[in-house]
Amino acid sequence: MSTFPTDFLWGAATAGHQIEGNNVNSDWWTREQTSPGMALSLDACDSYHRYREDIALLAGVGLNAYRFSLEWSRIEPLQGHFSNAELAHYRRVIECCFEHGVTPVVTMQHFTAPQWFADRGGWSADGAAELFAAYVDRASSILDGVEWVVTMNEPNMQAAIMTAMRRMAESGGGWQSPTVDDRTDEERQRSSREFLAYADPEIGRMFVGIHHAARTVLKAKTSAKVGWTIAAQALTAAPGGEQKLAEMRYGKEDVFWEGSRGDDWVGVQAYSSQQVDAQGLVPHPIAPDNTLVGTAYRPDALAMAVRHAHEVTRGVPIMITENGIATADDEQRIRYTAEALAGLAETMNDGITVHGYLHWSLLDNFEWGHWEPTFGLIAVDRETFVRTPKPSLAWLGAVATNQGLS
Ligand code: IFM
Repeated sequence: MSTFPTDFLWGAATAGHQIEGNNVNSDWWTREQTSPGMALSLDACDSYHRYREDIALLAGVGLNAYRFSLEWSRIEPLQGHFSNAELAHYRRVIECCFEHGVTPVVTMQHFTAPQWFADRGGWSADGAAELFAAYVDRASSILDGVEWVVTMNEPNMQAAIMTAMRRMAESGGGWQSPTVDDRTDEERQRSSREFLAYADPEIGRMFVGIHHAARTVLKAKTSAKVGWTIAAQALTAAPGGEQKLAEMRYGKEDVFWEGSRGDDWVGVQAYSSQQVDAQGLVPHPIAPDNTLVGTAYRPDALAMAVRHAHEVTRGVPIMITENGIATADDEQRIRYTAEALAGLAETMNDGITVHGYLHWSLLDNFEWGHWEPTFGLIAVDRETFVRTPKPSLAWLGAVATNQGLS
């Protein structure tokens, strides 16, 4: 039996652009229209209108936490012009959580930015940190009673995307989704050594500065515990790959874990594990239980990631803000999650502080240019928006209710 503390947060996570629909002022909306082969988010899961149903389903099985993001492009559709109506909308989402006894975990920025921000050069343009801090300042007005706030989601993936885009621009190529793309398995295997494997540490340091500026605002304006969430890759060295591993992991991860020192907490997001040899990332071996995004079935990645985060952050308290599997087989999802949680319990038994577990994702949603990878505890009919809970939702609710796994 693995048991968890009585005040442990149990829940699921989503992100605005992946579930809300019609985020027409976001840079991703534009990217979808301009990238050949990319699926469109369009209405997504229509959670912008159906968030009450989503939160009620989560609470109904005994889960007590919901992570969601605010869409900067809705709140500030034009530079310096803030929408009070959108702020009121997100306040209603927060209130809805409270009404259901659900702890909201609010992300200020999850991959998307307003198109005007992208047009002026994005994160690396002069003044980006100040503009983000101004948005965070305005949005903090709706965070009364919110205990957990994330400044940015996976800045390390955003840094890898920026690094990859720079390289592609240099070689005349175009955009590809951060998690999946239209290449064949063989093509993906061949190029996976390069694709989003690297992040320039300078870009990482830039994001650390942006995070700290946003953190300062949030600490001044709210009583929330503030952190950011990092995509952990649970990398290991193949024989001869030790030096390459250290080099790759620094730019892609460790600069961000280091940047969370001094935060109230850090979000660990882990899905799979991968080896690094002297040339770089070793492609995931092809196996029957590989996920719908081509990664290896590695529930042990979560505990590996937690231990690494604990070491590099020097003990910043952790929350699992994402963990899950892209699969059409819900029994595989339950098996994966049970194994991941058993490993997580071991890390906590070893003295690592973990405040909660938020599964990715509550809903099958828009996986950044693709709809096929289904990560959800709840299926969504994209024509009618009818929600159909999968057995894994009730299963995770029972784990929460029992505060552990047998
Ligand atoms: O869907 C994404 C999410 O937006 C960020 N973390 C990884 C998830 C699965 O790929």
